[in-house]
Amino acid sequence: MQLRNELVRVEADRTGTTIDNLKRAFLENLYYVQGKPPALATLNDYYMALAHTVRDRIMQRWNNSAITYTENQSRTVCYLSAEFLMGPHLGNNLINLGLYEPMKQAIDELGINFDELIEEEGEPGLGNGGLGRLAACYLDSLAALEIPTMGYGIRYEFGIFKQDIRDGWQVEITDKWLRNGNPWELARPEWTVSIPFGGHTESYRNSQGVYRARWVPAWEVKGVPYDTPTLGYKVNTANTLRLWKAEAPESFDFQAFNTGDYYGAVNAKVVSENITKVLYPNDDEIQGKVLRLQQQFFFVSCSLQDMIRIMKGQKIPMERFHEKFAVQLNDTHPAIAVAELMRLLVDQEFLGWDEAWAITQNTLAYTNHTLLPEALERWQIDLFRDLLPRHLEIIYEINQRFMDDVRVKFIDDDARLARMSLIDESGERYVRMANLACVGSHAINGVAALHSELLKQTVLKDFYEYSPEKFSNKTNGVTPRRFMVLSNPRLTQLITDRIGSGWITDLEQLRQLEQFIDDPAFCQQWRSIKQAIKQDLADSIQKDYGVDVSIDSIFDIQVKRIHEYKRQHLNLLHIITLYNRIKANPNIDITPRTFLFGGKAAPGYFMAKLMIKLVSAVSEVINRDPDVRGRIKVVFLKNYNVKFAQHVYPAADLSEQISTAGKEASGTGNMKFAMNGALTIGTLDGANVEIMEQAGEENFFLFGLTAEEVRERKARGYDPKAYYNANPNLQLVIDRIASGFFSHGDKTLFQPIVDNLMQSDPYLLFADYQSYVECQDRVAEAYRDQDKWTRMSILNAARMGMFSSDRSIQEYCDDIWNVKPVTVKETEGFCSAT
Ligand code: GPU
Repeated sequence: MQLRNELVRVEADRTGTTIDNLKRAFLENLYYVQGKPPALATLNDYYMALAHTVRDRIMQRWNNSAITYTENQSRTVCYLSAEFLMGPHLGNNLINLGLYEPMKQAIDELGINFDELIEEEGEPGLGNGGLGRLAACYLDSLAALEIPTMGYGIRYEFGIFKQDIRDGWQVEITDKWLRNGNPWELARPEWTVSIPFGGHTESYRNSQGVYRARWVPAWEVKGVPYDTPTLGYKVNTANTLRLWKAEAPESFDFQAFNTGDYYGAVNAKVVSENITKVLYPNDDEIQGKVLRLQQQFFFVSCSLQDMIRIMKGQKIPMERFHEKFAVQLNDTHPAIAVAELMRLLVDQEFLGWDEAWAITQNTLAYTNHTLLPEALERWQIDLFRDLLPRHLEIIYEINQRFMDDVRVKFIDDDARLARMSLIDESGERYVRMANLACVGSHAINGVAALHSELLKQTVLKDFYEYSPEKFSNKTNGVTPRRFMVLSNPRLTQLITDRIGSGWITDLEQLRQLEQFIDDPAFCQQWRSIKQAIKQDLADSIQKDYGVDVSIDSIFDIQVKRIHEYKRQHLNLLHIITLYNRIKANPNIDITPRTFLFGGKAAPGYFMAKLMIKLVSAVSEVINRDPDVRGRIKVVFLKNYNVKFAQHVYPAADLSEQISTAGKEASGTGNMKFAMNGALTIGTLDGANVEIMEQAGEENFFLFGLTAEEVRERKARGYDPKAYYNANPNLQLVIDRIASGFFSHGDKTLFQPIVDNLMQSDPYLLFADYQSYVECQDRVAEAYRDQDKWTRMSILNAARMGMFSSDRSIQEYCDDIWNVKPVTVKETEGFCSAT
């Protein structure tokens, strides 16, 4: 049956955008959706009513996008990612709808504080850091560029933990983000799929008498999709983020009924639902746990089966899978897609191996996000076979054919064969997911120019030599909608007043700001905006931490996951150096600074947690030492997340991007800081290289060894003690930490950090120490000339155009996905506005 066209109308209360429409809609939603009269409404009720008012205004775009893509059988990008770190939706959706200002006016006119409602929203923390946030920025740009897209991932019940700091230590609190309901998602139980696990394989003869393989799984779970719209900026495109929740199949209930084992059946239900219970809180590191492999296979199989359902719904023959879908693998977390797509095409859709393999390779592409060896995913063979016996067979088959090809191309090179094999057989046997991703994809890319080069020279060298045509670079980017327009309205207004609003979707236009760097009025406005934003952050630090920070000090900020390679402790070595100078000479003339840190440590990462404790310990001593006279302050900002990040980037004077060269694949915080006018102190690592290239060397504070020098230094035999012995300032810093000065006399507390640096210093803090401190002295000097600093700040923002995720996504579209925009009309199908 089918609804007649005229029967459905889109009413003004649901779509109208006059101030009056918005006010009425809000009150209606409060009454009918939240079920509250104003007298009983809580702040959350107001937030929910507002969210529904916004959601209603998304629906027509979302439905029209779905209709358009279905009717046109549009080629679609599927971005597969174990993490999507979306951040709060409300403000972002209002920006993309072009309704931020009218909605603010409407709500304020009702006597409710709009900004407070924006602050009321929590965030779906379904990611750890850079990788998950990149996926979110890419969904924003894909929609802005009107590219038909599905984001596919996992609907974790608990996202990244909430971080509290107690006695200077990190404490983890579970993130119950769904507690108050989620107005942005719609469950789509009608598209539930079934996911098999375990068991064994067998062969059988089909009706033509041909032998085929069959997987006889031991258990299964249901995957239920939950959809969230992702809007494009001021276009009608509304794409879908489809996240899968694991549920027990209903057959469990029948089993209980039949056998009387009610407890056993309920327990089985709990076990199934565990699969999407919690996000693994490790960044750039693997754990090798079976539940994690279950999560990966679960969301990949759900997503590929969903694509097959869509193919069938649109009556597209399965041979054309790669024409309908371009599937991007966000790191190796979804790399099991190579084997799963083969299984679905060969075992379920009965395609021949060679045809299925061509489709698989043409469909898939792989982005690598790290060179760190501890982050390269591999699974123990036994664990893998127990969970996915058919996939192991398929991987063996792929590997046999692949090894034959390599053997022909590189004759008599057994070492190379062993390195490239999908199975690591050097000791205990493992499935190598990066190798699987490389072999099964037609395109492989790194995330910054340096990173992509190093990939070809190191971890993926053999694969580069085997198929160089697959490799390319796609430097990361960030969305200027969330990280400028939404989070920095004052700067947005100033820029738009001068150059119009075209820069929001064409960030290179920011270059037009260069013409104003000698305009004193403009520079003064730029500077006073920065000061006003710093004041807001200072107020919130006063309120939350009771620390008084001066907006005339340099806001020197390092926010990112806590990791030894990111070297938050190098930052600390500089802070203690300044402190030692003050103690040696209390009247020394130093440029005042506020050092802000933020970031989470993986709960099992002892050194990272100790680094947080050291920041806290140093801040306690420095902030209350009267000799310091407030000239330096140190604050650890707890529970750093997307929402808080939006307050942090605009307030920064100095962005700390100080990883050991060759370790940070790209970084994306570096871009968010710079486009908001912060200057960067950084190494030649990741995208810093390109940021400096764009900003100009004279507008960037560069220090430290290059990746090449790091490699040489290590090859020669790096000895941190030599640096310690040769540098009295460094000695004093280390000795102060070791003496218990920052730990109430306890010499053991920070010993693991001291010993690690003195004995091995794997991230070369000591080698870079002097260069870093001298560079920081240049920063302090530069800040004293405020006119010059402001010009440098403007030039940084003006030259960050290439770091819009719109540019990154355009490159993916052109070079990897071969996909074109599809315009969604305002009204289509059976919906007509009244
Ligand atoms: N990254 Br692998 C993560 O955040 N988590 C991971 O598990 C892996 C990589 C980051 C890189 O460390 C960072 O340099 C990069 O900018 C980001 O991915 C996005 O590409």
